[in-house]
Amino acid sequence: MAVKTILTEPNKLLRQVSKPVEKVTKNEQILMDDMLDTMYAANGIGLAAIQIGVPKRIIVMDLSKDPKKKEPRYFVNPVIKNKNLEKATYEEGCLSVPNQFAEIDRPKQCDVEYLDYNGKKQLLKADGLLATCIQHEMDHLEGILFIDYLSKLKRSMIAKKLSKLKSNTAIL
Ligand code: GNR
Ligand code: NI
Repeated sequence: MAVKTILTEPNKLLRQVSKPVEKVTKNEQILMDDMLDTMYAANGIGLAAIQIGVPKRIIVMDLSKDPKKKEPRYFVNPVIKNKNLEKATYEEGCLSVPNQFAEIDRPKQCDVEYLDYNGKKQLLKADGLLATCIQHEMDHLEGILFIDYLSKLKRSMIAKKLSKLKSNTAIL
């Protein structure tokens, strides 16, 4: 059980491409436990390992609406198999881009192949928020943030706000 610090933009680590996990061992399970603790503490619905500074292809997620009913999901080395051509729009936020939100279009449905908490191969058919969230998280594994899909103008406005936010916290 450990809540870690979530990295925020601008930070070079967030732009790194994460490395595949060779084998799901106790180490990876401890990392997944810490990621989940960190995600719950920040009231997020998903978290990629790189957001706490670990460049491994690991994602945790919990889309349960009831905070008392935990439904943790773990994805190691996820690969998207089938992307729907149809798009869905969601207002996205990111724990690494604090207090900024924007509508993003992504494939409405996708199939994801991955290893679970025990290293067992799984296939998931995702749609709705699950599909959006898994694609948002898998972008983190490639060093991509949702703000990268916005126009240059919107992105620079957000970048400005974020650096202001950072300089303010530095004073506190
Ligand atoms: O907590 C989160 N909410 C969210 C809302 C819409 C689309 C994606 C997300 S993921 C985000 C947590 C996060 O930053 N994960 O990387
Ligand atoms: Ni994010």
